[in-house]
Amino acid sequence: MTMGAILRFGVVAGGAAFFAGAPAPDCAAAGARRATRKQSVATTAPAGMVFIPGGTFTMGANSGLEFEGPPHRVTVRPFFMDRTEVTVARFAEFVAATGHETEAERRGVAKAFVVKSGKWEDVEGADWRHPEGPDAPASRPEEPVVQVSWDDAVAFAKWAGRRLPTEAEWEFAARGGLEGATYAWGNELAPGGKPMGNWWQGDFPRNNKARDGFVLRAPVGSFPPNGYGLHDMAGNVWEWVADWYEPDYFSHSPMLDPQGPTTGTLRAVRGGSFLCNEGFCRGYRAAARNRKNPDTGISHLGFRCVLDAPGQRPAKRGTTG
Ligand SMILES: [Ca+2]
Repeated sequence: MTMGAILRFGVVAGGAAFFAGAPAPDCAAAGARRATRKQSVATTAPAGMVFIPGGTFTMGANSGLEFEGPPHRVTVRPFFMDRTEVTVARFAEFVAATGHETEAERRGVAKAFVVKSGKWEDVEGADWRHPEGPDAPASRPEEPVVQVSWDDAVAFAKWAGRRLPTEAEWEFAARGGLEGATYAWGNELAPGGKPMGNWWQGDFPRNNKARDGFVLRAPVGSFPPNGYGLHDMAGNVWEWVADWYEPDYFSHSPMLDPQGPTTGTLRAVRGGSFLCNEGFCRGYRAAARNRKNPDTGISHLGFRCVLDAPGQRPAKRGTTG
């Protein structure tokens, strides 16, 4: 059934947001009730999260890679989102509480970008504690955790009582309320010459000028937040989202709260990383997307979690683990 619907979101005095929706004509024809629903939504975010108001926006773009389009209208419900990427310190709490062993630890080898060689290498012993391998510096507690597979991320989210964002939720949140802007902060990559996130200034993979101050991962929150108060939605590390990846999904996805393809072999990732530069993937654009094998960790891919806002009718989440 088509999930299209007309939704209106707004904020009323006192800070409570409301949501009003009416069934789309096809649903009405099928006998769905045409009653307007209003639900009050709590907007006080749990610690470490921010309230994302939900609404309708243009997802995707025609200006980047082919699979980042076509631009299409999408509506997402209000939700809460982690202000930052999940840190090494927080992931360590999860491991201490559950004894979880990551995919990379079980395999004993993981992919890492090695600065010295300027190459991606299969590094024995690379894991979330030592993303570039046991001979390289350990990950710092305040940096985003990496070398986590999609399943590792989902396991963390379940433990935390949260879930991964859908790709649509992620992009809505990344745009920070700026409709149609190239970046989370506007249309200029480095306003006044100042990088607004952790990416690669210079020619990849040999010349990293690091004008942003970081060659590898930056402590979360090192750069200004976007309009919703979210840090590092552009650069630092790519982030797993819940959806399977399908290159032409945007050409036929539902308008209301899309949940991604029902099956696939790769998972979508969003946001770009410290390895993205202007001549390469430019993954720090709000519309940029990429995909990864869900079974593997890698040294520039982490995640953050979301939580349904109380009062929201949960969508059917067949692919969110
Ligand atoms: Ca950098």
